[in-house]
Amino acid sequence: MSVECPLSPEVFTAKDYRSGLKPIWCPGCGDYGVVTAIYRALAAIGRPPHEIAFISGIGCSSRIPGYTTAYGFNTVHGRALPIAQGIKMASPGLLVLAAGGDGDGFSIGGGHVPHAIRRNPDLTYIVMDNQIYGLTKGQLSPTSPRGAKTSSSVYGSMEDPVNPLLYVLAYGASFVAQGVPADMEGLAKMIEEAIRFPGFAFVNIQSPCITFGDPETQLKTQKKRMRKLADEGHDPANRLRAMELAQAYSETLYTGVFYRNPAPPPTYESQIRERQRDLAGPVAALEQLLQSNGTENGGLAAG
Ligand SMILES: Cc1ncc(C[n+]2csc(CCOP(=O)(O)OP(=O)(O)O)c2C)c(N)n1
Ligand code: SF4
Ligand SMILES: [Mg+2]
Repeated sequence: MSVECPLSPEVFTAKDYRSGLKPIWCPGCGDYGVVTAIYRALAAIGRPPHEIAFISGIGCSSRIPGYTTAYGFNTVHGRALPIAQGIKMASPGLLVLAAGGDGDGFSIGGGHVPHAIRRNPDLTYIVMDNQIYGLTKGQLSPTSPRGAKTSSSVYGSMEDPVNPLLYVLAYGASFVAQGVPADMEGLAKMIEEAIRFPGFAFVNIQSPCITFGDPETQLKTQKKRMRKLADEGHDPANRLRAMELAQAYSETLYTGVFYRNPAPPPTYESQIRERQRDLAGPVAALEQLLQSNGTENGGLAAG
């Protein structure tokens, strides 16, 4: 349901989604580019800010809702998705965005991702994947590469990273994309497409941490390293090929849409509404029966 707001302009520009709060991210953090891409995507979609709910976990990246004019909820570490799903179920007319870091999404919150995917609520989940725990000052994250030397792995990580792209594809996500802030135009379009997709949409953004991240992953190298899936002739309807390409997560920086389900399954909230409609008849009949029972017998029989 869309609510008309007399104060809202008819056409929104990117600045209508920017709040007065000044980001406290380190100068050069990739998350500045992410929030700018989100402003642009939201302006292209044109929903008034009061119809948008932006939910995050905890981390540098999870500060992002506060920098927008949408309703925001900076929740608990790893819990953006359960709360975003609850909001979408209660208010299906809202545009719901969930966002957070690689640690938030794939360590502490990792158990929520498969269940959000299989329920398929119509929301967009944006992960700012910097391969590090930024807020807590540079520990290993689930996506840190093997060998990464961090404050919690001084001799180098002995673990293989989680592959977020393959992870969500394996659980059946219907929209899976990866972008970089260095390609602002591509990133804004990708986020817009994810929001417009009818169902759970996942966007992994390689958003570098300039303070604790690997120098090789920084913004200045992204333009050189990125390879657009569209230029590789990838057909986003081909899920198996998407999974093959996703395997290159740690080596090749593919950007664009890996997978877009050509026949998206029903959303969770649409199924709830359908169930409610189906049950409306029997529930009304039951209420009527209970009422007539009450009048005929002078009240419900005890026991
Ligand atoms: C339950 C709980 N465990 C641990 C923390 C500490 N903590 C806060 S943010 C964070 C990791 C942040 O990393 P990431 O999600 O990748 O976000 P980034 O800061 O890199 O954007 C951790 C471990 C916490 N706040 N709550
Ligand atoms: S610590 Fe890293 S992720 Fe956090 S604001 Fe600074 S550059 Fe960004
Ligand atoms: Mg991180």
